[in-house]
Amino acid sequence: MIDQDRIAELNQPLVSDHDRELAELSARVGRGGGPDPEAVIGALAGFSVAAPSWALGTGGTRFGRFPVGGEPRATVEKIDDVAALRALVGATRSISLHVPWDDPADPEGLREYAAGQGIGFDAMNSNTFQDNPSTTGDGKVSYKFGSLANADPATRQAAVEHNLYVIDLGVRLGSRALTVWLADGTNHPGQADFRAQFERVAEGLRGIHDHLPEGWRMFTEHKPFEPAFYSTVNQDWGSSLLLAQAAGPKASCLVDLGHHLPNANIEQVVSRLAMVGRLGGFHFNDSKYGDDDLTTGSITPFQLFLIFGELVAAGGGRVPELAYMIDQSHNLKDPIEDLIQSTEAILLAYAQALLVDREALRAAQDGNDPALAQELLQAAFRTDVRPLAAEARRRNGAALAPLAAYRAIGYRDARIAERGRGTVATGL
Ligand SMILES: [Mn+2]
Repeated sequence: MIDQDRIAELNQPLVSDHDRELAELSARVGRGGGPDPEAVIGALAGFSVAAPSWALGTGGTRFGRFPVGGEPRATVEKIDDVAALRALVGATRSISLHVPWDDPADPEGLREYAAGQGIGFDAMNSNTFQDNPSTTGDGKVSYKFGSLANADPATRQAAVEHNLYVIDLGVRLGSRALTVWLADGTNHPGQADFRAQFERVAEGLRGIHDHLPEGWRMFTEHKPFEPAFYSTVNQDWGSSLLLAQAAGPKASCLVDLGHHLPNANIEQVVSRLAMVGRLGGFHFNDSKYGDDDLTTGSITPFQLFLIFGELVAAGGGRVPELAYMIDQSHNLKDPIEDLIQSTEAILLAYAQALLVDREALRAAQDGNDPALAQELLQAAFRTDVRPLAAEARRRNGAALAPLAAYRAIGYRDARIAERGRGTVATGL
């Protein structure tokens, strides 16, 4: 555990510079009818993004994996890491489990343990992209040729049952949502019938939807390729919307920023889904080529800013209550350092989106004035809003400079000493 006294001690030498920078920025932001800086700080301080349980360990590629050392050996240790992350950044107040990588024997005990650390359970993720002992252990069914889209009814049934199991587990943990990302698709033209696959998935999702308790939501997550390399059943936002509509009223679409073909206009996708009331959640990451799962905001920060602009517009001045999660693979960086940087990038994009003068932007749009529209966006995007994010962290009892604090505390070395150098967390 990282205690708040230690954080305060590390903040102390930074406070006077921070206060000065914040005062300067606040004066500039609030000038000429700009947003109330206090409201921006309040919005940032209230924002929470979930950390995924599988991203507390080092990610691998099919060419290899290089563990960072001290990786969590069990779900409780993943919760410890998210609690440490929360202590540093303030904004990661929940964890998102991926079953069966996480399949706690005592869900109530785990829930209590997490609550004691200030961590709740975000959306549950049902894994049917690998064979796993809980559903396919008898060897009679396999997800090799798909799960919900499989031509074999017994395999489809096993996949539905796994999702029901994950919902029931989520209920015991206090989660309120299920995310369904399917690897279903084909690698070879002619391998399967597009329409038959889609209809089977729609039917399976309906069955899963019918099992959702009151107050629960379900998310369909699209992705154009990988591991299926010719076609995927839920390949884009249009298919995702059709599947959510087919599943039922509790279903909506989850947008993973890496799950688009290059140059896709993701902010427009966000606008469309919000418009029809079927925008459910986000998986944050960044990419250069495909589903690279790189640090959020590290490659295309302007796109992230524009996406947050659409969210703020959809939420009427604040981002709407969706399921926000970081979904990244940390191949080179210490996973916690990568999550610190991603959380920071998310807060910065949110702050910049709140700085946009939306009324003036609307007027520029209605007046066919693209140059002025650009000026308004750039005025917000070019503003260094880091003091606002830092202040939001401080008000949550977190660190003004979280990466430096993490290193000063020596968290990784302590985990290596405790857990061992060669531990490998469950995940891909
Ligand atoms: Mn994802």
